[in-house]
Amino acid sequence: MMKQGSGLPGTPKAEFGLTRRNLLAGAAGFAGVAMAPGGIFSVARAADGFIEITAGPGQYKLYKEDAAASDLWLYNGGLPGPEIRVRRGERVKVRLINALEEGTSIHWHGVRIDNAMDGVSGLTQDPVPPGGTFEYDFVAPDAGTYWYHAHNKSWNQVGRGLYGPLIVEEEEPVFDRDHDLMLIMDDWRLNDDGRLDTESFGMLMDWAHGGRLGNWLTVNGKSNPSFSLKAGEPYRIRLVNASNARILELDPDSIGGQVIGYDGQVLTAAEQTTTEALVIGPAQRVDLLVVPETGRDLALVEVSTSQRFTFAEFKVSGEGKGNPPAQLPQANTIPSPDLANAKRVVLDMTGGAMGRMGPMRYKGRELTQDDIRATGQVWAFNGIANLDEEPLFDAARGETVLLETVNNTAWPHAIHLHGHHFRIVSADGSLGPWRDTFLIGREETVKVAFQADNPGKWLLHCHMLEHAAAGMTTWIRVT
Ligand SMILES: [Cu+2]
Repeated sequence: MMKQGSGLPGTPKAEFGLTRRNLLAGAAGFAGVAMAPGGIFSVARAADGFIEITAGPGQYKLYKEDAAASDLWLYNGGLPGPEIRVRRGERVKVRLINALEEGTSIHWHGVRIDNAMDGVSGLTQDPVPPGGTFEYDFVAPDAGTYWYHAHNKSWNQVGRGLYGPLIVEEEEPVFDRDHDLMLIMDDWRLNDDGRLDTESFGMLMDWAHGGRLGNWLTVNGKSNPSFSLKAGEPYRIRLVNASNARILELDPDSIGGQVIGYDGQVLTAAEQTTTEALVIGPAQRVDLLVVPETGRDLALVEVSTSQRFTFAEFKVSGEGKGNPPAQLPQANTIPSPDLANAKRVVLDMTGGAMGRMGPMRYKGRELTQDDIRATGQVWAFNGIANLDEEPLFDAARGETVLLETVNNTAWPHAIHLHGHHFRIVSADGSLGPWRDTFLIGREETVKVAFQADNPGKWLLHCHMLEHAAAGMTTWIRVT
């Protein structure tokens, strides 16, 4: 596969740890809650079969137990929101109830979904107003690791906690619930008292640089949780990066195992993880097959900064020899791109701090330098900041699109296409694994190909949520 971003040039190196607590952060750790794998969240259904998810404000402790609680926005009062788990081909029915003081909607990240259910405020639906409800009802066509999150002012709403896990199981799951762990990782900017720094949301400085980077990582909303694993038994560990902007680089030796899937799509053969970091950009997922060894505890360790930062532990108990499953989960069937007959589209990314900023159009007019501070628009796709009346391109249903993204900025980005999965096209023309979000380093060009087989209006944007808000958002139309 393409080296998706290991040591991406331009990756910011914001350190972890609260300023006065750096010494406590790594070594001492926090007791955390010992969690049984799987089944830690339960979700109730209403009489009509809908799962009810209320988005609303809540108090939540992100840091150690005796630290102050943060003002977050949560789904059903939890972090993450309730786990939704269905089988491939089943319907997902969710009633969103908006108890926030601003409009919201839910996007089902990575699901090749009916366009009307994609949940993008301002493109596929109006935001659900405060006090309002919206019913999502769609088929989950592919098994895999997905997540859902707010898609209105995402930089603020996701950044305050509005996200949750969505797991679509195979018809015959290879791993039972005790051996199937969903770990949603998130990067938070905390104040010295351990509370979320809410005052810095929307800072133009973040929007024009690497996005909102934090100083603390949680897993499933917990600081340094500890999981219990049994030696010799195979586990599927589903890793999701819910960070606003942080590209996570995990030490592969500390977690062990092999990659068996990216962005929800399982591979046909497990990939041995190399000594390079396991790089997971914002919104990306990696599924691992881990078979713990006797006497060797495992951990999630972030290595992109100058200090190794351990943020989850796996206590391995019992005796057992490696016993991998006889087979991997059955892969999904996604229509392959036809490169010989592809429509080629170039996406030129410009703007941001230390970058070239040519003329930029926003809402149909040319932006002046003075406008930039007023609108917060500092990035552009092909010279246009944010959603325009017209799509980036039209594709006929079934047509293959070869999207060539040229990063003429000084920053890395994580580009997400809605409604489709694509494959990265290497220089030699070979195709990488299926993905729905790709990383691109500064001055880098990445080509992806997909068959535009899902009709509708689909967002194409940077999943560094500040970048998306600051201009790195466009849309495509499949007719
Ligand atoms: Cu970006």
